[in-house]
Amino acid sequence: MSEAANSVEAALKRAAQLIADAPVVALACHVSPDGDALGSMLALHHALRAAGRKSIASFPNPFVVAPHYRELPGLETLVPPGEFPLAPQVMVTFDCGSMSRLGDLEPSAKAAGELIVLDHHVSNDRYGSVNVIDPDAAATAVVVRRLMGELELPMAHEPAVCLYAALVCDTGRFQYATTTPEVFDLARELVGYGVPVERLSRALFEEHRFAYLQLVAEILGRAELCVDQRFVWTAVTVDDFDRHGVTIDEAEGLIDLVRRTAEAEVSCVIKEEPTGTVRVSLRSLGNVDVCRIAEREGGGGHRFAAGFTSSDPIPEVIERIKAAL
Ligand SMILES: [Mn+2]
Repeated sequence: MSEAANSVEAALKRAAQLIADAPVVALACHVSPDGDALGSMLALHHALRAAGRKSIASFPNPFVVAPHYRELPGLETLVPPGEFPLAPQVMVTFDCGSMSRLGDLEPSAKAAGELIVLDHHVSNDRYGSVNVIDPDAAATAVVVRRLMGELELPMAHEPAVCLYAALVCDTGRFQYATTTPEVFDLARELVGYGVPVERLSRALFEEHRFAYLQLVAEILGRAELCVDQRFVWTAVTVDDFDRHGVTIDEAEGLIDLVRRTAEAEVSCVIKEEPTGTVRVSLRSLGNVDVCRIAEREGGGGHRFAAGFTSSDPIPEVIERIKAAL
């Protein structure tokens, strides 16, 4: 076993020991949680509670789950950040690369007796007291499955559905380079617990309101392709969202449409929040490390997928990205 794998293994054991000994475990994932963040967190939440353990789970404001995650069991058991412990004895974060991505749960993380960080982002800045970060894992869900094993928490239907959703989201439905034999081994195990594969896939990836499709038509219509830089981008403003009656959370999959552009190596979608802050998503085919661009802007991610937020106007953000390319 490599030194890196050994240290992940040691951290995993330490995390399991702390969780096993804690009277209450406080779970949190990153702001605007994606499938891996929500699924990983909910899976451990279900498994702990099924074992009679006290677990409380939340994510930062805005406390809204994107509609395509509605099939994840247990969303109703999440508490708003205002009800999260201010100084948890043991706190666990999921898929969250830095303290600031915890938003208004950051003070709880800073005050936590032990802070266990479960993640697979290579850019994770190791802000925990125990950092279980495996950059070779296709999803945080993979790390959570191993932790459940270490804690001897049995697999069951609900955690299986949550972990499967996390895995299928972070591997792009088993299409990204991260889709290893181990990923299929885990998927095979999870599906054995009655994961509603078809229903989940439709909810996660296929189904959208008609209003959303019309918004997509408009913003794809004005996308810009910079041929020389092999770069494609588009943006959705608050006005676009308002005119079509679509929420920003519904638009998470936009980048997956834009990144289909054959002429582009790097793709980008910018979404404006009601506060005026913009959320920037970057994707690369691999020749450009978009994580480095995101890190320069205070964000993070992986070589192939990264993101950041900014309070600058959209044209300025785009110019900086083009310059970085
Ligand atoms: Mn992830």
